[in-house]
Amino acid sequence: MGKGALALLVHGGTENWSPQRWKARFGEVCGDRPVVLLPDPALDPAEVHYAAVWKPKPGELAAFKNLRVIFNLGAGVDALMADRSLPDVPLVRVAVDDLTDRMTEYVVLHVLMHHRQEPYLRESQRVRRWAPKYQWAASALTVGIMGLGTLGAASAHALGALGFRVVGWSRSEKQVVGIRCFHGSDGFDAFLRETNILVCLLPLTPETRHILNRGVFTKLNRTSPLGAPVVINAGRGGLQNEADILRALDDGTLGAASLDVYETEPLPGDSPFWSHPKVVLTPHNAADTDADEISKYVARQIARFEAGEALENVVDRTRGY
Ligand code: NDP
Ligand code: OXD
Repeated sequence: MGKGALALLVHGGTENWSPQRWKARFGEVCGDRPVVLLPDPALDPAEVHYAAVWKPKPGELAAFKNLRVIFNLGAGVDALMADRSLPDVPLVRVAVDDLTDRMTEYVVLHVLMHHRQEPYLRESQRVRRWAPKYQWAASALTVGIMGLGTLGAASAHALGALGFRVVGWSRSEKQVVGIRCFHGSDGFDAFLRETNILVCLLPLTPETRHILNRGVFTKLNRTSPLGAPVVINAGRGGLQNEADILRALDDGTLGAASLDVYETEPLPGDSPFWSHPKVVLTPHNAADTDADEISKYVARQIARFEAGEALENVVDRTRGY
């Protein structure tokens, strides 16, 4: 082989993650670079310089001794961070407008759904009940965004533009126009005390695992017209303590939850979330990864790398995101 190969390793299980589809897209943007779908018994691992992966199993990349860069085909790298044998080369995550816009759509949709009392209205329609409830202004509610990175910051801006009061929480100190920013464990309680609708867009790391728990829910602000606060999680399932969410919904600590991610995916058929009247459930597709956009993004990054320029969106392995 001339140019080092790009190896594709995709375990998605859904139509969007069809390995053949990704191979075709990468084939279109990689020029004369060979694109190989793994596993491929005929492949000499030494020929692979780049790996583009989604949910590889621990150890699956260890054999590629000449690897130069690993590209994660999504924004969240928690599955890769769990692999102790991951080759020690730069790990690049996805940060592209296409994915960011999709997540912003999800967050705006679900914040508005709760703000505009859609579950109540849909139930009213179902039982033919004409019983309007007052629709208050967006400015009556504070949305608190956990994670002010690529996705959180974009959602915060979109919600601010709709008139919501927006507060944000991150690990390091931030200044974002129009958003009251809190950071670190010292700023967490003050952030929660302001928040009526909590949106979680954190990465899953040892520090953030089960951060959505009962202790946090009890600190949320209950003084808005919404009454009981709402939680929206589109980060990762491991961020939420699912038993705590169910208990908080049942005893009124939380008024509702929108969940896109779960500790076990696909969500088991016997999960109480499926039929819970206060849960709005989606199957981890808040922001789908688009094969066209992402293959072009990876090809651009390889071109930068080979031209001696810095790679973008490299994961800090010590922080875990
Ligand atoms: P970024 O890395 O850009 O941002 C992460 C944010 O979280 C940063 O603001 C960071 O703080 C903050 N953060 C991390 N750890 C902590 C902590 N311990 N305490 C407080 N704040 C913390 O990630 P993205 O915005 O691109 O993506 C976020 C997550 O969204 C992904 O990791 C993934 O899990 C999830 N995701 C879900 C999708 C879906 O379809 N459901 C699709 C795409 C992504 P700081 O700025 O100080 O570093
Ligand atoms: C991602 C995801 O991290 O799809 O991109 O969850």
